This record gives sequence, structure tokens and C-alpha cells, in this order.
Amino acid sequence: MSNYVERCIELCKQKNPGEVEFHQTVEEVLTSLKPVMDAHPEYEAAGLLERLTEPERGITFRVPWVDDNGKVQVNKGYRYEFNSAIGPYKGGLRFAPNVYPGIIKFLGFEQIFKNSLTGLPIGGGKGGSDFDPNGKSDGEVMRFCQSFMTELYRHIGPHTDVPAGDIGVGAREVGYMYGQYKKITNRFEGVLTGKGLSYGGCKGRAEATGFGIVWYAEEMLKANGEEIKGKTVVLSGFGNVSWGAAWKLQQLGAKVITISGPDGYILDEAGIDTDEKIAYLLELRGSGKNICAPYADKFAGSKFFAGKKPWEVKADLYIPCATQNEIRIEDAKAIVASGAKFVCEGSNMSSTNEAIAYMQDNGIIVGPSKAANAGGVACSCIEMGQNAGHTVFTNEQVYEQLHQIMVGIHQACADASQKYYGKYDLVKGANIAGFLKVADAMMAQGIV
Ligand code: 2IT
Repeated sequence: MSNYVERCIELCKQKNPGEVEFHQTVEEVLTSLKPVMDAHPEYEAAGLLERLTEPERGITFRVPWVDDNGKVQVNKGYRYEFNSAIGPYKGGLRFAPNVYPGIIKFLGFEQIFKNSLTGLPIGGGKGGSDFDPNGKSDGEVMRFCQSFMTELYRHIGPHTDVPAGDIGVGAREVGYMYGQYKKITNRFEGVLTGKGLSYGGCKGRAEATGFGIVWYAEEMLKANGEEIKGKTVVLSGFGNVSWGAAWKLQQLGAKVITISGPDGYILDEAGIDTDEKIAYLLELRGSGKNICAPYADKFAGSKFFAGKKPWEVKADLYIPCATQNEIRIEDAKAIVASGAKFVCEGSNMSSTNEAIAYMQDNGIIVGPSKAANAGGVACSCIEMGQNAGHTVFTNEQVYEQLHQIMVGIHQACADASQKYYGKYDLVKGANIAGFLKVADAMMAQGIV
């Protein structure tokens, strides 16, 4: 057996020193591709993995802005345009203080396979800044977004690169960036997704990621003879993704008992399953404080556990929706000990590689984020289609397409793992199914 995969992992580590999150995803994805490389020696001859792990283009730029005290602030801006073999670069922008190239590259690399899995014509990219919108005024956020777009606009376009939101970038930020793009270019076009409904946004986009995760989880459960209805669910996070997931879980008759933030987690044994409680998640996020503790003051009977993660709570299904590596080995052990059978990742790269291996070795079915959370970007692509066609779909039309896409992704993951590993392993299957389409396109397009 060739050691092509090992050599490429090593090369990527050497070329991107210190970028541990990027190393983590490359190691995880490439390792699972070994049987594919054995079956297709032509990929090695074409330097496919060396090319795949090197972004086609990376842009870093200065983002200067003036705060409310008149002081000049300077942040770093990034856009890594990773792979355009199957479509224009597509992926979100993350504004968070821990953003550095290792984070954006991990997200961009994951996005290649995720976008491929949707079956839609979108390549992979990701961007962002070390700017923290929490605690900033609307005016500060607007000035930052305008400055960010004043550089980014020259690199993007509806057929080139189409950014969207991610952590720290929601409707408000997308709106300010879109306004600045339009002012500079004088073009009203689908250059960003996640826009407001009054100016080209797509119905259902806000909840698409969360809905998609639950539809994916539903398929995982069905494939293993179970159903969502009646299940107890531990969710983490309290942002857009958790909100959408909680809403769909409520509709399907599951009981969500936790949410979490950087400050700790909330346990609400009565269930976070009333319209009021679910809507309150949006209010909490909108407060700009990035804490979930106020939930316990608002809803009697719920408890706040400071500084802790919710994985210590027993449940049937765990859905991490906060951020990367939120499930570490000690968390994986707690989840296994709870007797649960299912973990469906909502946040990008929710689990460390060690945690995934431990959970799988102990019989847990893991739905990997690049498959399970693909509903967000799939809906973004539906938004691009509406913008290009100067049309608008109804909520029902969007939900119907999204649901079918999530069912299709689960099937593609199951089929690919069956073909190359002879078993039901959605983690490996997602990597393989996502990879094969991109590989085919790259082979067809020559050494570029
Ligand atoms: O991680 C993701 O897929 C996103 N943040 C959404 C990307 C998009 O272009 O809608």
C-alpha cells in the first residue's frame, strides 16, 4: 500500500506550521481516503492531494476602523479561496477573536467536501476576521463591516466567490457588508447569502442549518431502526444553529433539555420546547453579551451550571452546535457512559479526532458536521439561484428542497462507506462521497 496519504499529511503540517485545526481536518479527511487512493493510483500521479490541501488563493488584509471613542482600531481580514473545481468559492465569514489562518483554512477545507455533498455546484472557501462583534455598538459593527468589504469586494462576485455568515456574522453584518459592496460596485447581485428577505434573502435560510442537522439526524436514527420522536436531546450553543435545531426538534416531538454558551450551560428538564423558549434563544444571541445564564432567570425550573459543558447530562442524542473541538476525549467518555447511541455534529469539526474514534469504537453513530450541517450552505446555494433568476421561492419550496438534499447526503455517506469500508460509517463516508466529485472535476480540468 502506498504511503501517499501520510506524505501529504506531513507535507501539509510542514507547509502550515502551527495551524493545528487545519492539520486536524487534513489528517482526518486524508486518512479516511486511503482506500480511495489505493483504488485510484491516477490521483497520486496527478498530485491531487497536494493540490487539494493548498488553497487556490489566500487573501489577508488590514481592516482599519474607528470605534465610538474616536480611536483607530485595526483587525486582520482573511479570505481563503480553497477549491473552485465544482463551482464558485462558497462559504461563510467568521468574526471571532480567535480567528487566525489555521481556523479559516480548517473551515475552508471542510467546506470543499460539505459543498460537494450537497450535490450543488459550489466550490469551497472561507473567510473572516479576528474582530469580536460581542459588546460592540451597531455603529462600530457597521464601520468594521464597511471597512472589511472595502477590501474584500475586489476578490468576490456572484460567479467568483460568494461569502455568507458564520460565527459572529448574522443578518446585521451581512446587511452592512452587502450595502458597502453595492455602493462600491453599483451592482445589485447575489454576492453574499444570508441576506435579509427584503433585499434578496432566501426564506428559510436562518433556520436552514439547524433544520438540516435534525433532518440528517432523523436519517441516522431511521437507518438504525429508531425515530426522533420522544428522544431527549442535549444541544450546545445558543446561536442561529442551535435555535434552528431546537425548533425542528420541537416539531418532530423530541425534548431538548440543554443549551450552552462560553459562560456555562442551562439545564431545563421541562424541555426547551415552547415557542417562547425557542424564540428567547434569538433574544439571548441578539443581546450581544454572548452568555446563556439569563435563561435561568427567565424560565423557572431551569438551572445554570457555570463554566461547564452540557456533555455531562444524560440524553439519547447529542447535537453540538457551538464551535470546533467542543467534544474532547473526556466529553466523549461522558457521552459513551450515558448510554447514548447518537451524536450528530452541528458545529464545524465539533469533535477532536480522538473523541470521534473513541465514540465510534464504543458503538456511537456519529454524524459528521461536514454532512450534517450542510443544509445552511445548501440553502445559500438556493439563494444564489433565486438571485440569478430574479425570483423568489416560498418557505415550503425551500424546505422541500432542503429536506431532500439532507436525505440525499445521508444516503451518499452511507453508500460511500459501505463501498470502501464495508460498513455504516458516516464520518468516513462523508469524506469519500464529498471527495469523489471534486476529484473527478479536478482530474477533468488538468493541472491547475
Ligand atoms: O459553515 C457553513 O457551512 C456556513 N457557515 C454557511 C456557509 C454559507 O455559504 O452559507
